[in-house]
Amino acid sequence: MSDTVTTADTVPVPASAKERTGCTLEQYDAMYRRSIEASDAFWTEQARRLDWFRAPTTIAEWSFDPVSIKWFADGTLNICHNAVDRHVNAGRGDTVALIFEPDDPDGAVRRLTYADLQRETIRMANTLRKMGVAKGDRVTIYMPMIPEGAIAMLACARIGAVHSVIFGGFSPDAIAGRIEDCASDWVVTADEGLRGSKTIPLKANVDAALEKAPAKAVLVIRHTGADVSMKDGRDHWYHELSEGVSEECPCEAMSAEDPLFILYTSGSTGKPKGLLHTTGGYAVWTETTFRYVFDYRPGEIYWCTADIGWVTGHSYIVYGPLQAGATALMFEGVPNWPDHDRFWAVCAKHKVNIFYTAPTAIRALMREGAGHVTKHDLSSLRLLGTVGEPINPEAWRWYHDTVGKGEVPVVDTWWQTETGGIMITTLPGAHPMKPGSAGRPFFGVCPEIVDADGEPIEGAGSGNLCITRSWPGQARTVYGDHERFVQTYFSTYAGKYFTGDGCRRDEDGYYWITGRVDDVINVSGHRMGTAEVESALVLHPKVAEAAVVGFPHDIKGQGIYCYVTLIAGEEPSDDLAEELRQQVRKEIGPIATPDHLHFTPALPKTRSGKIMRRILRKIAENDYSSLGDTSTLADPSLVDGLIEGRLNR
Ligand code: 6R9
Repeated sequence: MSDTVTTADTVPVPASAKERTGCTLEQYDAMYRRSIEASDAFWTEQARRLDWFRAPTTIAEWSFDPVSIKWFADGTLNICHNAVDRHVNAGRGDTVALIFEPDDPDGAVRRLTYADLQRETIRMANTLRKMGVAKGDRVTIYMPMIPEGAIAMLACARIGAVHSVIFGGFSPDAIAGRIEDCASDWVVTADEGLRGSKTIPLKANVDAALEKAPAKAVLVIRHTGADVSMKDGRDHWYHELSEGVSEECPCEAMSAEDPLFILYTSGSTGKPKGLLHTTGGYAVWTETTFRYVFDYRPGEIYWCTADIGWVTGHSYIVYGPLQAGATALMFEGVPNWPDHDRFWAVCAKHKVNIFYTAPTAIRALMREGAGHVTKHDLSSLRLLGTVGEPINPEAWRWYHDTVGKGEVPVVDTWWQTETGGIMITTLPGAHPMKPGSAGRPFFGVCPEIVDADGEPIEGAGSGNLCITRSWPGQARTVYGDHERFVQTYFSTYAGKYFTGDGCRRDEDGYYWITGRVDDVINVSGHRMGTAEVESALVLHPKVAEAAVVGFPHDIKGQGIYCYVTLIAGEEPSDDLAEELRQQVRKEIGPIATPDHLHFTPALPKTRSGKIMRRILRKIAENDYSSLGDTSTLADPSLVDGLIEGRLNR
């Protein structure tokens, strides 16, 4: 990423977006100012688009020191009512809510209207109740990308149960850890998942997880029809248990601060954190950000390629678009099967208007050549979006020029699991774009860049990105460990939320995210703690110590480079390297598979015994000429051997 921005790098708002926009630059400026200066009035107005059983009279009540965050606290509502019933009640029951495009391009497309979604959500909600689920219970959802995944989330919200969705790529051990952490007695899964013609043994993975972390009951959706084992008294087929359940299920009135969901994400320490989001603020935040960032109009087809197991799927497949009454596409498959044109084939087939994906997918598809794109009629596209990691200007250009034909806006949306929804972005009709920059703060967002001493940097400059005011979609705590929430996010710079990202602000007030500054790496847009991978490696009986760092990877953004020392008497071998790779897959999942395993007799440490990660990072980056000061190392001679044995050449 270049350090200087010239106006030549700026891409103006396309004429198409200017004409139709719901928010011009003048409107953005005025609304942004009001969202800060008259915050309560601003958010009261935004919240009015939703149905409240009791309208809130208290709006923002928060402090970052000590940490306590509440929004709309005396209001009551139900997010499932707002995402589903509200539209049916308003006569929009025939509008298509979800379009399902299966993994197999010749498979059956499903279309669920808002009325269908209401019926299906009620059926699932009453089935969960029949199983024993009650308000406040935690329900683990481990599902493929099929409508029933979204329906299970909405059904939990309907009855006030707290969902904890686990990405379908996680291993049994990872599932068990998450079930245990939030003491979840209930699991919703499917027989199998399908991705790029490969099957994923979801039910078998759940069975293995429950050996370690028992649950009371498992609800199994039949998807591929595979033969799976069902444990008597514990496991229930959805199509059987749902027979004869009532067709009525009023939405539970939830307090705005009642928990809605827990979502686990990696931090710089070993154990993933269960971020807790509550109902009212999250509902308002996802509806408002979806509405303004994607500038959605009735009749349009919107497609976000994320998985519902990540926060992007929660906020921008399920809660944002459905609360806005949109038609959202859900895709079960992968971008490169049966061929590298699948995304574009799906866009053409369903006449997608708004397309939202990750830089890693863009880079992978860019490499396959423009032919896969140009052979499809993509004239329906009018807005493109990216999320998950910094996008390099070259990939941005390709996305804008080749996919968008240079005619449609690209929104590069920066946000996190912790923020609940989009925080920094351009708005399509308001802001000129700068390839590689996320853009400007969304309404109510006050970013601050601080230097190493925590001093705010005014105007243009680089440092660490903090947010100084609360916003409605902010996570409220780490489930069961508020102290960890305070320590992780509010103690580095007292009184400020610290994002963990480095950032530069240019002279136009545009933000350029430079990546994580903590021990978190971003592999294909998936957040991973290096400590998690290290813990998985040292579980192997032959491993003495492990240090894991990220390195730049052309497609994945970052790859995983592991340094491993063995216990005395053990010898490195290719077989052992493979065993260690499998060990990490088993503990975490395939997304954490190491790219490089570097056996070394010792790790570089300071005299006080601290691993010098800076040096390990440089060597993994193949940039060992500038290792900096190595004089504090206990054994400086080790470094030559590490350079000699480096694997990323
Ligand atoms: C939504 C999501 C959050 C981390 C975040 C940052 C990186 C996300 C980005 C971006 C640059 C963007 N990130 N969007 N970096 N530009 N547009 O991805 O949540 O999985 O919690 O990851 O991802 O480093 O801190 P999550």
